[in-house]
Amino acid sequence: MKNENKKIKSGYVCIVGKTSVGKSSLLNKILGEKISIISNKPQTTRKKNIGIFNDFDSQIIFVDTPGLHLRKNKLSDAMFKIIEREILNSDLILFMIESRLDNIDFDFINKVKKINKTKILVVNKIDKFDEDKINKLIIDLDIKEFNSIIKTSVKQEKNLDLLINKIKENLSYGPKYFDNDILTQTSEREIVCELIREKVLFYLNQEIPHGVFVENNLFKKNIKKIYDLDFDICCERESHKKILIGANGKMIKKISIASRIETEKFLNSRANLKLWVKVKKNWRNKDIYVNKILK
Ligand SMILES: Nc1nc2c(ncn2[C@@H]2O[C@H](COP(=O)(O)OP(=O)(O)OP(=O)(O)O)[C@@H](O)[C@H]2O)c(=O)[nH]1
Ligand SMILES: [Mg+2]
Repeated sequence: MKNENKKIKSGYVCIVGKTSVGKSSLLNKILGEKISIISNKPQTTRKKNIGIFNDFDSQIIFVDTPGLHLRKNKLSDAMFKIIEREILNSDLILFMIESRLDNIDFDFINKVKKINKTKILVVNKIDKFDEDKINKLIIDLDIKEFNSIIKTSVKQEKNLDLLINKIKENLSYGPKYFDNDILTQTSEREIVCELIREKVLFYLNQEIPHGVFVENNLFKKNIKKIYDLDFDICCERESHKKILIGANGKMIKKISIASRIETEKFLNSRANLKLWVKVKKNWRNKDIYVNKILK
């Protein structure tokens, strides 16, 4: 029987850190579902993604944010605004790092000094680096800024329980913000757009995947209970369009097959997926596109 009166720990936990440290991987692993896309290329996540964790005595709303990076265009600026807003809206900040620290990390630590919230330092990818290197890294940091330090390997699922317990310890008793069956606020349509962009990130290199956004034209289940899906992959230049399509359409075919497989898994249903490649010149510096993508 449901016990609605049971006291639980609850709150918003913002996951922030440099690009590629493993923020989205952490969110997905904790939830056991792919809410946020992952890649080994920088600036994968562009907007916030919420993942809601429930257990017997807590509800933790994890907020995955875009990675901290050097600002280059209006898209970067808008991503930084998202990070700042989510930090302010959160009850607790998880600051994630890996083996190397640079000015981006130190600037961030300086900024959050003034914010009076619990901060937990998460040192991720311990499967990749030796203990001495990690300990030296921690010594280099201004440790007093953090309430706790947890060393994790998201890949090997190491110390994730420890992290959850530490978060719970630092959250207050509070309301249940969402019903137990709600995992995220991101719509299926948005997640499929992201899954397609993840495949573009996987198959293409250098500037091309970073200059891509995906737009949905059709998202409907037909009478045969198959999803009819139609998306535009928008890139910045004619030359990028050619590479995205590839010789005899080989590249777009690869992207399309991989996207369909992942989409069908996610939707738990068959899907007819159509992809079109379009050019939107210099869109990362145009408010109209940036606002539309990050809305
Ligand atoms: N070896 C190792 N790799 C990891 C671990 N966690 C994440 N990764 C890898 O690190 C890469 C980046 O992971 P993401 O989760 O996309 O990183 P992110 O911090 O969300 O990146 P942005 O969205 O660009 O800010 C991927 O290739 C992951 O598979 C870990 O614990 N160990
Ligand atoms: Mg990410």
